[in-house]
Amino acid sequence: MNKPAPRASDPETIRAEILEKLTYAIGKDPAVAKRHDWLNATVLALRDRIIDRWMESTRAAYQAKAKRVYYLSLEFLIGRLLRDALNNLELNGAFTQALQDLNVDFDLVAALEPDAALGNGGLGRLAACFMESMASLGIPAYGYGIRYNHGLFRQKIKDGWQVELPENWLEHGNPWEFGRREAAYEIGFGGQVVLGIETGNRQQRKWKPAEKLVASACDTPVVGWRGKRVNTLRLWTARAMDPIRLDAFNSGDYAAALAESNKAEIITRVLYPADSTAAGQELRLRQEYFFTSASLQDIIRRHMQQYGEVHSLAEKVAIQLNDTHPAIAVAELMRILVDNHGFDWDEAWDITRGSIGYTNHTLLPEALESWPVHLFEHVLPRHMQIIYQINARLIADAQKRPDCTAEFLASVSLIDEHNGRRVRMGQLAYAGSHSINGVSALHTSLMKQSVFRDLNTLYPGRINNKTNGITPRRWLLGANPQLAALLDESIGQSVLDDAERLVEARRFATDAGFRQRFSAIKRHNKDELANLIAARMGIRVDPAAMFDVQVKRIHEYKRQLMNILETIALYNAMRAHPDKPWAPRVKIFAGKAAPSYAQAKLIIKLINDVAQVVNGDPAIRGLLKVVFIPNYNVSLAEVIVPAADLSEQISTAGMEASGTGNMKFALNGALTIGTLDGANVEIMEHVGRDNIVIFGLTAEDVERKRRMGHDARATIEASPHLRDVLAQLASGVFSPDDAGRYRPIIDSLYNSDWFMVAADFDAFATAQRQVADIWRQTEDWTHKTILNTVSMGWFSSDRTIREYAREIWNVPVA
Ligand code: NBG
Repeated sequence: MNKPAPRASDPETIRAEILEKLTYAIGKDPAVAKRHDWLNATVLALRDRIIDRWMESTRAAYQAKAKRVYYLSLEFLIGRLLRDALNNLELNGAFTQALQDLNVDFDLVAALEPDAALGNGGLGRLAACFMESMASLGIPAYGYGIRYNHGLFRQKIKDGWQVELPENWLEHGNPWEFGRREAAYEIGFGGQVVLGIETGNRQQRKWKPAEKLVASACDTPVVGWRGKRVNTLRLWTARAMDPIRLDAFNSGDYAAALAESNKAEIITRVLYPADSTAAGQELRLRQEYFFTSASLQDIIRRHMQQYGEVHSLAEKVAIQLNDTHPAIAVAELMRILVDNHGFDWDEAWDITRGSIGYTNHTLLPEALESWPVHLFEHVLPRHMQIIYQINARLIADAQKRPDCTAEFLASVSLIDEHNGRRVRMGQLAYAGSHSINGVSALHTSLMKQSVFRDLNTLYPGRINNKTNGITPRRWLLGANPQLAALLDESIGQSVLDDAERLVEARRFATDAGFRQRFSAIKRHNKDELANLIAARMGIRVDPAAMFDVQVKRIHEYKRQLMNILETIALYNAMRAHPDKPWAPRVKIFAGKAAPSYAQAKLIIKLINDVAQVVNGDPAIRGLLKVVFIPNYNVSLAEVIVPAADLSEQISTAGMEASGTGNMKFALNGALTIGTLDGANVEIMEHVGRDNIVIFGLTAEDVERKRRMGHDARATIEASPHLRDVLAQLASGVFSPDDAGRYRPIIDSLYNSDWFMVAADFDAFATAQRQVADIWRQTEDWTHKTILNTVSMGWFSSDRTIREYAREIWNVPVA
């Protein structure tokens, strides 16, 4: 087949292409085109260039009979794509120039692109970084997920409280995607299982669903670095088999006419806004099955088309389950192989286990998904039978062990018998996978000691670690182009080709010229963030002050509460001793709380109440400012991360599986203050103990304290600063309009302190004073932050993906 001739990449050619799209694809005269029209025309012009490579990539994988990787994820937090794709094709300059020649400001146009928030937080963002790295490493890969009409809610802050508004990323259409109405599959729900023909000693079973709907595909290209490869993100949309019931319509019952359509479409309408908690709704289970089934049908269709049989599936296909949301894949693949393709159980099981790998992203008990058996039976009756059959074999294996006890059986079983009968998705994913991985060294070892301890005894050797990473294209080149350029210059090649070569810039940490430029870049980024804060919130912050940042989902285990309580203590100290040499600070917070998570929402209100008091107090002469920036998302992170001086990674040890924000900040030259949790431990190993501020209880300490009973009240009484702060909260110093507002927070600290906020408070405060001491030694601070940046190459998601490729998927990387 002929390759298309490479297109010229000069601004004139590009300008003509954009104009052509504006005229013939958008149908607008340049004289009257609006900014949105320019955005869509620009994306379409760029997309054509991407398509050339996309087709080449797909063809090459087909011809090479390459193994394909399928990444199944309920969430992809991709953010904006335009700048990222331009950077990866090295066309940023040419496009900017082309638009400028058309009198169009690229920045204004790029800012109109919606921030695709098809995810809640780290898990979804990781999936997006992985997609980019797979393309950059030349791995033929597909991401599979859901095309939600409405992504994560928009957050407004009203009188200090979080208000959730619907997000509408598709409002102006989506020029990136290709609807593939032809790639459509039937998805069933409910109904019953009937017995079919008997062959030999086997009786075939067939699922007769009560309801059926259609999953149809929407494809978005994912461009790798230097356009090496373009992969596909395939997101599914649900629709009814029949768009309308004409009989009902004609008899005037319009609601009934559309009822089926509505019921189908609701499945892909909204992203569940719960982070790290199992949403117990039936709709969520339907979403999970819907996208998993569509994806598996698609995988098998593609494999059949190329190889004409399914026996070789595990050789040619690696399916990675991003957390347990797609864990039903284990039963669905068994069903397809046994019921539809007539495989015997054992071969089907080998193929299933040979293809599937499972990544665990959390140990929080409330987030370990399980479904009531009766619900499962109702929605997926055939899958329930298959799960029982898998379980029967698993239990038989367990009973063969001489040391098998009732507790052991209860712990490995796919059915939880403790809280009503429930299907445990983590256990199912474990049983059906050849590889189970955690996302940081600590998390993986805790996984072995907790949820999967007994399964690891029963089926050893499957658990492995793959510490998370971040793509340096988005989080260095995209977010901090000046720093990327400085680093490239220092190591004499692009950091983005091989981030691990960043260490070569280490010798510049003591170079006066380099330091000066490094600091100037940080200052520039801080100016930009200060401008954003002024424009959005009307608050002036001093870019010379330390930008002390905690941005992430609002969750008690992440301990934004500890941070804001310590901020109050600092405020008290500044008022009491105005003449001390205080390091001026801007405390920056951002993040969304799950709409039903009352305590997290109260913490947001507290941060805003504290901001009111502190920012309005002339006695502290602007030495301290507190800001809560609304509507945290990927685009906002791209501005905040490069501007941070201090990165708050202060979770209760043992509870943050990895964290990836921690990596983004350190790479961009922030110092970390953190606990020995998640990937903080490995960040410490890479940047050096002297270049990170570690404090507080370890995971082991936390576990022991919880087991022995932690006397929170005594701890608070023994900490005068904390006690005073809580007394202020209780007396309404920060909530004069409602003195009792913070009762739930105070009570939870005194009565249980599950998240060890009181237990770690003094250690945190001491660590913060240490941070201030380093800050005052400007040269020392700069030195440490440079050492952070140059030591973070290992945390590139290219490294993570290489490890998945080698140790889980068995696919070559370029
Ligand atoms: C999150 C963890 C983070 C981790 C990301 C990506 C879930 C269920 N887990 O610590 O809380 O960095 O996954 O692995 O969202």
